[in-house]
Amino acid sequence: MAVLSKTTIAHLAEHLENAELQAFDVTKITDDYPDMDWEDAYDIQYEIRRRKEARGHQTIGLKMGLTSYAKMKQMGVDVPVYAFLSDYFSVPDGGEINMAALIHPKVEAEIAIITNQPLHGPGCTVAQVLAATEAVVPAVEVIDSRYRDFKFDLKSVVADNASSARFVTGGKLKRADQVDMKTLGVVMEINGRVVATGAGAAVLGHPAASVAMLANMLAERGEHIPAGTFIMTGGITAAVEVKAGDSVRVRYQDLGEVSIRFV
Ligand code: 0L1
Ligand code: MG
Repeated sequence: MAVLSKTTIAHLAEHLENAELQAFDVTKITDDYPDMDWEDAYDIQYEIRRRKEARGHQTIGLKMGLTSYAKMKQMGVDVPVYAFLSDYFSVPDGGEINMAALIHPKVEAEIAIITNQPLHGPGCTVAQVLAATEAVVPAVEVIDSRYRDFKFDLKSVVADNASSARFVTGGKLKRADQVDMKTLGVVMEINGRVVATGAGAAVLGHPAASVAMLANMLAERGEHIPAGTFIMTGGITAAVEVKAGDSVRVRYQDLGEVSIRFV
C-alpha cells in the first residue's frame, strides 16, 4: 500500500534524476519521507524510468543489486533490489567513462545473462532460469549512488534505481551449458594491480538464483521477465572506488575480459 501521493512520487523522481543527470549528491530521501514504503520506493524508480523513456531513451535491461551476502552485510541491508538499465548507461568494451558525468563511481564485476523465454514468478526456479538462458555474458557495472558518501537505506536505494550509472559488456558469450556460473572465477585489476577476486557463487549462491529472485520480485508488481531480456545478476566482487586515470580490467574464467578507463 503506497503512502506517498502521486505528486510526491513525481517530485522525488525528478529530484533523484536531476542528481543523476547533473552529477550532484543528495541526502537520502527517507530523511524527509520516513514513512514511505516499498511500493513508494519502486514507484519512484518506475517514474524515473518513465521519464527517461518519455525523452526517447530505451530501457535495455534489468539488474539485480545487493545480491552478495558480503555486500548486504557491508551496506547493512538484508534483501536484494532490482532496477533498470537505460540505453545510455552502456559503454563499449575498452571505452572511456567521463568522471565529470558521475559523482563517486565504483566498479563491480558481474555475470549477465540474456533470456530466450519469458520467466514468471512467483515460484520461478534456478532450473527454469537455466533453461531460459540464451547466453552468459561477462559484464562490469559502474554504480554511482546519488546519496552523499553512499549513505542510504534500502528504500532510498530502490528509488535511486539501485545506484545504476554505467555498464560494460565484453569477452565471450557462452551458452548456459558451456559454463558453470557458480564456480566461474573473476579477477578485477585496476592499473594492473589485482584489487578483487571472486566466483559466481558470491551472487546468492548462483547467478541464476538472482534472476529467479528477480522474476519472483517482479511478480509482486504483476510483471515478468520477457524473453530477450539482458539481466545483470549482481556484483561478484566488492564494489571498488575508481578515480580519473584508472584503467579497470576484469578477467573472467573461460569468458575473456572486459575493460574500461576512467578519464
Ligand atoms: O548494483 C548494486 O549492487 C548496487 C546496489 C545499490 C547499492 C550501492 O550503491 O552500493
Ligand atoms: Mg551491481
